[in-house]
Amino acid sequence: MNKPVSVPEQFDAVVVGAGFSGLYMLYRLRQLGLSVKVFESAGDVGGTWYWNRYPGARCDIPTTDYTYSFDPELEKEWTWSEKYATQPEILEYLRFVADRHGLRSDVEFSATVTSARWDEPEQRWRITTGHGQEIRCRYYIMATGCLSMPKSPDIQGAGRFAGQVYFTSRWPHEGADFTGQRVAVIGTGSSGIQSIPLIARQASQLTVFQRTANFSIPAHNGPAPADRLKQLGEDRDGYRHAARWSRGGIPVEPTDVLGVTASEAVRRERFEAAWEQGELFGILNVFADQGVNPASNDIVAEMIREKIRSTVQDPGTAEALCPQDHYFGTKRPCLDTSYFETYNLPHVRLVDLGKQPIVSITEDGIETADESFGFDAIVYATGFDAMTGALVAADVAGRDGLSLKDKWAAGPSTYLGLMTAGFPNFFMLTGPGSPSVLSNMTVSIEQHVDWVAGCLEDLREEGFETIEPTVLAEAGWDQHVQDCAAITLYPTANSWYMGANVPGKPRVFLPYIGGVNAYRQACDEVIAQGYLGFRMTGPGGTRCRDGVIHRMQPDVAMVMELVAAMGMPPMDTLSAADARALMAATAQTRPPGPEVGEVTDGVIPVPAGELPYRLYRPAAPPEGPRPLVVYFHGGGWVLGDLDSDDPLCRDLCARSGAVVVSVNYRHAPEARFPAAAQDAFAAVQWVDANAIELGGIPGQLAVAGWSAGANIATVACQLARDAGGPHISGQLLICPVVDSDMTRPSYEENGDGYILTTTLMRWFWDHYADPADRGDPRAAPLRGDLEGLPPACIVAADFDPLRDEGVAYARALEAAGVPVRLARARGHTHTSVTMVGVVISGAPVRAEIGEALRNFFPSAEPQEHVS
Ligand code: NA7
Repeated sequence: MNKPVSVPEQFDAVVVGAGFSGLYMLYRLRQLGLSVKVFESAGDVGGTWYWNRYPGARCDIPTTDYTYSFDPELEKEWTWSEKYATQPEILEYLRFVADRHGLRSDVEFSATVTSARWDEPEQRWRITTGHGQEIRCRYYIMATGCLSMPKSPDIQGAGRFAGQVYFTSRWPHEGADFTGQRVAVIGTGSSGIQSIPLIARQASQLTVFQRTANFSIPAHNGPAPADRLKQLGEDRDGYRHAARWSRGGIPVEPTDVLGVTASEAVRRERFEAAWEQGELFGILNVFADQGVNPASNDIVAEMIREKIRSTVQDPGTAEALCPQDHYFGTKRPCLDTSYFETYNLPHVRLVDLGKQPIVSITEDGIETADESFGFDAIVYATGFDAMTGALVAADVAGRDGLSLKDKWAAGPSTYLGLMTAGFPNFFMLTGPGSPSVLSNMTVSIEQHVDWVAGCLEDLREEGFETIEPTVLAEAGWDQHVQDCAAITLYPTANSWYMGANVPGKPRVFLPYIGGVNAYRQACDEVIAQGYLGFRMTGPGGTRCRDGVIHRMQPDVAMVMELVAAMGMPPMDTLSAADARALMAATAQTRPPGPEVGEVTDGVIPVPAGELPYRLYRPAAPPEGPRPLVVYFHGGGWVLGDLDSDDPLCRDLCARSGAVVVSVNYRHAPEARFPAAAQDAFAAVQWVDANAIELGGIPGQLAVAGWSAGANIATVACQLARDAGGPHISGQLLICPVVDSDMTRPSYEENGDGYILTTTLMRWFWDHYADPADRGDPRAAPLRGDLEGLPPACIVAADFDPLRDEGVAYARALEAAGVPVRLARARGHTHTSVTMVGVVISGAPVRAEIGEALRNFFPSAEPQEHVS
C-alpha cells in the first residue's frame, strides 16, 4: 500500500480513478496546464484491469483496437501479443502508459474519495478522502468506470459459507489454487464464461449455477488479426479516424443485408463467417435488422443454439445452455475459449436455477430446491451494479445539497452522459447516456476526455468558471437516449444495460445505443452551437443557449438522411404526372405492412362515375360483421392511390379489428375542388348503404384519412351532418390539412427539410383549389360549423408544417363540444407515422390510433396483436 502523500489544498481538477479514462484525463488536464490530483482506491493504475484478475480474464474487443490512440509513439512501442490480450497484459500496458508519461506522480493510490460537495459561495468542490484529507477543486471528474462496483451477493445465506469465497471482480493478487477442490461458480456472464474452463482444469468437481443461459461465441484467440495489423501498418491514422467515426468504435462496415429477406444460403454464409471471425461486432452485424426485428434476431439466435447443441454432448445440458429468454445481443454476448466443451468433462455439472433455484448458501455448500451440494470454494461471478453503481456510491452532492443518489433515484439523468443538472463542474467519463459499454471503450473514453478537456479550455478562454447543463437540455438527451433504445430489442431483456440485474434498481436503459459516430456528432454539434444546453457563468456574467440537441426520433432522422442521399427532385418542381410516378416508384421499395385476413378490390358508383376501392378484412376471429372505416389516402389531392397507403391501411385494419375500405377519389388538377370532397361524401354514403354486403355492422362506420385524405374525411363528416346522415361514429385525422392559412408558426418552423414543405403545400393548394375557394369549409374545414361532428382523433406531428392547424382543429372541435383525442407524434414528420415497417418509432402512435378507432365502436371486438 502506498503511503498517502501530502496534497496541496487546492487543485484545478480532481479525478477519481486511474484506469483507462482517469489516466488519459490526467494527461489531457496536464496538457492544459491545470493542477490535478487523481485518487485511486487500488494500489496501482489499471481500474477494471487492476481488479478483475480471475483466471481467463481477457478483453472482448480485439486489443489492437482496445488501445489508446492519442500518442502515435506509444502505439509504435507497444505490441499486443494476442488478438484478445489477457488481464495481466492489459494491466502491464496501462503501467507502461503511466510510466511513459510520468503519470503516477499525480495519482494518490489506495485513496478513496468519501464525499464531494459543491460549495456554491466558493464555486468549488470540497472533496474528502478516506485518509481525512480535505481538498478543494474547480472541476470534479469521475473516471470510475462502468463495471467497477461489484453487485453484492443477493443470495440467501451468502455470508454463511465457511469455505473459500471468491469474487471474479475482486480476485486475490496471489491467485487461487483449486486443485483437488469441489468448486461452485455462480453466474454465467462474461466473467463466469471466461473463468469456468480454467477453473475446471484444476477443480476435482466443478458445479456451475446458471440463472440465465447466455449467448457466447468462440473467441478464436491467437495472434492479432493479420488484416487489421496490415491496415494499421499502412495507415494507422486513417484506421483510428475510421474507428472514431464508426458505430461501435471499431471500423466495421455495417451490413445492409436483412435477415428476414436474405436467402438461407446468404444467412448461413454470413453467420459462419462471423462465427469464424470470433468478434462481437461481427456477430452483432450478421444482419442489419437483427437488433430491431425479432424474426431476424431469431435466425442468428437459433444458429448459435445449433452450435451449442452440436458441441455439448448431453442433450439436457445442451438445452439448458441454450439461451431462450432474451434476444441475441440484448444482454452482452460473451467470447469464450472452450466454454461449452467444458460441460463434456465428467467432473463438470450445470445446475439450471430456472428448474432448481438456490434456497440458501449454507456453511458447507449450496442448497437448492432439490439437492444439497458440498463445496470447498464458491466463486461469485455475479456481475456489477453497472454504469451508475460507482457514481451514486460516491456521495456526491451538488447545488443545494442535492445528492446524486437522490437525483437519480428513478434512474440516471444526464446531458450527453457527461454532466448532470444541479452539479456544476462535475463531469462523468463513460457515464449513463454515453455509448460507453456498447462501444469499444477506449475510443469512447478518448472522445469523452477530449470533449471535457476542450470544454475546460473553452471555459478558460472565454472567462467562465462554471458549466452546468440545463434541465431542458438534459431532459431532451434522456428522452433521446430512451428513444434510441426503444426502437431496438434491447429494452426487452433483463440485462444490466437495463439495471435489471440489481434488485430494486430502476429499469432504465443506461447506455446510449445511437452509436459512437452519432454521439460524437452530437457532442461536436453542441459545441458548434455555442454549448447548446449548457449554462456557463463567470465574473463577466452568464451565457446560456438553451435547447435540445436531438428532438427527432432516431429512425425518422435516419429516413430523412436516406431520402436526402437519394437526391430526388423536389416534388413541387415536377408536373403532377411526374410527381405521381416518383411517388409510385418509391412505394415499390417499402415493406408490405402486416398480413390481414382478406384484401379485395372493387368500385363504388358515384355521381361522377366510379371510384376504385380496396377492402381490408381483419384476419382474426370472430367471423361475422365488423365495424367499417372508410379511409382516404394522402397526397395533397394530387397524388396517391390505393397502393400508396396500402401498408398503413393493413396496419389500421389489424390494429382496429375493423373492415377498412380505402377509397380512391378524383385527383387535381384534372378534377379540382370540390371534386375530392364530393367523392369522399359519396363514398361514405355508399359504404353506409352497403354495410352488410361489405361485411360491416350497419351504423358502425368511421372515417379516416391522412393529410389531404384527412381533409376530405372531416369534410365528409360536415356534409353528412348537414345532410342528416349517414351517421358517422368517429373521425381519425392523421396530420390533416384543415385550413388554407399558411401563416401558423409550424409552416415557418417546419417549412423546409421534412419532406412535406411549405412550398409543396402551396403547390398542392394551387393544383386543388382557386384562391377564392380556399376559405370554403369544404376546402378549409376549420372554418366550418363544427358543432355536432363525430368524436375525433387527431394526430399532430412535431416536424410537420401542418402541426399547428391540426392542433387548432382539435381545439376548435373541443370548443364546439366534440370529444377529441389529440395524439402527439413526438419527434415525427408529416410522413413518418405512416411508414409502417420502416419507422419503428411510429408504432406506438399507430397503436394509439388503433385504440382510438376501436373506441369509436364501443361494441367492437378487441384488436389483433400487431407489434
Ligand atoms: P454479468 O454479465 O452481469 O454476469 C453475471 C452473472 O451472474 C449472470 O449470469 C447473472 O445471471 C448471474 N447472477 C447475478 N446474480 C445472481 C444471483 N443472485 N443468483 C444467480 N445468478 C446470479 O457480469 P460479468 O462480470 O460476467 O460481466 C460483466 C461485463 O464485463 C461483461 O458483460 C463484459 O462487458 C465485461 P442473470 O443473467 O442476471 O440472470
